[in-house]
Amino acid sequence: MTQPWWKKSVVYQIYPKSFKDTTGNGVGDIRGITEKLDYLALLGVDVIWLTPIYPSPQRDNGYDISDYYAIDERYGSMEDFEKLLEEAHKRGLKIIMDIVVNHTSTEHEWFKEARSSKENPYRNYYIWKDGENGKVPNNWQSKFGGPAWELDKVTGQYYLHLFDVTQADLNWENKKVRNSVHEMMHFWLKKGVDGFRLDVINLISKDQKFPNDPSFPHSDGRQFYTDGPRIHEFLQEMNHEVFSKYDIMTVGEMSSTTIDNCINYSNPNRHELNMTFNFHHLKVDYPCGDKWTKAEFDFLELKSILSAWQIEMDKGGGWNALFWCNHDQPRAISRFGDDKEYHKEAGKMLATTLHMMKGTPYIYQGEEIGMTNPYFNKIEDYRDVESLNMYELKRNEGMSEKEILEILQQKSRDNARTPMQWTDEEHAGFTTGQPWIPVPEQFKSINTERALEDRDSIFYHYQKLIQLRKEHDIIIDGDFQLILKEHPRIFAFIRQLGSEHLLIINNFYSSETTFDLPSGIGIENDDRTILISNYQDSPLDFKRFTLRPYESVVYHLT
Ligand code: TEU
Repeated sequence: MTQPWWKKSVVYQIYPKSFKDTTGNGVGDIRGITEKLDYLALLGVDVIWLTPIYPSPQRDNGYDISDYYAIDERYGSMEDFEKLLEEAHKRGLKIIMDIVVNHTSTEHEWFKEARSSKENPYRNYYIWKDGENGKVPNNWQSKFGGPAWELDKVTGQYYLHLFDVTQADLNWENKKVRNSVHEMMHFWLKKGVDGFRLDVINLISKDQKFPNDPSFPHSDGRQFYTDGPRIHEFLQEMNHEVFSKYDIMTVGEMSSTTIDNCINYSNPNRHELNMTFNFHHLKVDYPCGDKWTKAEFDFLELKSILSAWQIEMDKGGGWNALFWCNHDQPRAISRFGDDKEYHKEAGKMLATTLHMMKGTPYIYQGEEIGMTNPYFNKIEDYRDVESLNMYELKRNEGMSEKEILEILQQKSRDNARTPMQWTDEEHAGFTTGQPWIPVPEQFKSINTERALEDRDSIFYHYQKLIQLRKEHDIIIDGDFQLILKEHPRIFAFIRQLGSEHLLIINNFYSSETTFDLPSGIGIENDDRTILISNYQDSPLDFKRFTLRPYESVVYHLT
């Protein structure tokens, strides 16, 4: 079966602000990325996803775009970007851009025009409503806290912002908005970029009645714009007008979505997107749906969600983007593994689990060396708008400083945003200046220099996983079957392609546990080899054996 290139690829996500600074201003830049392309080529990834590098007031680190056609000066120039593209392509690496079109910054020219008067031609680019009896138009809430509406004094109307007050939602009902977005996408594709990651793309179609959420305060209005009424139509139009004209990849970031919708977004027959990110498996440490609590993760829930998405998406002809982490999530090793005693074992185990599932795997910068949460212990170290808003809100609700800081140590988006740890020199070799966010102490032992010197490092484990994907079609095409569903420590599954099988066994805990192969699978007597593992001497006989802390083994059966 010949599969499109993006099914065989591994994507590496770069958060440019924290990747590599070449100017000494403490902020990563495009030249820094170009400098590190050989490192990425050595790792073996195929595609680089850059989070937004467009001009932006940086209230939300670039997800508040003020110009879709340029590069933020902090990151460099358009020439720097073109050079990066050229150098990446020379090495066989593709680059995808982040497209943020649910909203723009309120500093965008469109918004400045729109806000100037009700008659302005750009007024209808955004969503404006009169207040209800002197109050907000409805009870929808911003994802960063507080109401989703802001009163604009100039015209006396409210505008919608599902995120920060400086991120105004675009009005996708307006054909001119859609045309403007398509035009902008052509601009980047003509430059040679290889595709897009589309930010919160399933939120662009709002219920035009803008009803109050009857479940408020338990719900925030999301049912009226998540996978909204015209979303599939808008994506089909975008595909027809833009994507279908190029050989590119597209991945949609889907907030609070459903499997059925993601099948429709990513089934090739529907001509929408290539694949989707969903976040259900990353809410297993949100008790009762509340992110802002300190909690252990629910392992059985994690397995159940991941396997449901594996099986159902496949049945419906959809395709998953696989990931443990991104710039909005805590570090996976700190969250689902062990960032101290079994650092290496846990980092490798998590990598194997993810890369052996069906879909396109994403590696978030630093994950390949097992970067951990920084455990900041004062609010001054945090930069993220969501974390700072939550701090204010929780303080006002009377929560103690200590408790909030503990929650942030576990949940803040800044956990993944600290600078890339390159060396054990000052500021981890990220900058010669003052980094925009503190570098955690862990850089002394966890850095790329050390990882590259150690043949047994997490880095080389990732390299091998990427290589295996190139050599074994079963990793791409094989069916997925969960086994030992109720086992409280082991995440085990089988991939099958014809008469070939992979048996993947992972211990998610620091204590030993026994693996017992369920009967009736019919692989007991097959010829076997170990494809990859994180201990030197895992047994070849897998019928019953003791797994050591975070032990992870993949058997290839023929
Ligand atoms: O994130 C969308 C999103 O829903 C999140 O994962 C968000 O971080 C979470 O709801 C907060 O609890 C995307 C971007 O990845 C994120 O960085 C942006 O802040 C956001 O969209 C707005 O553009």
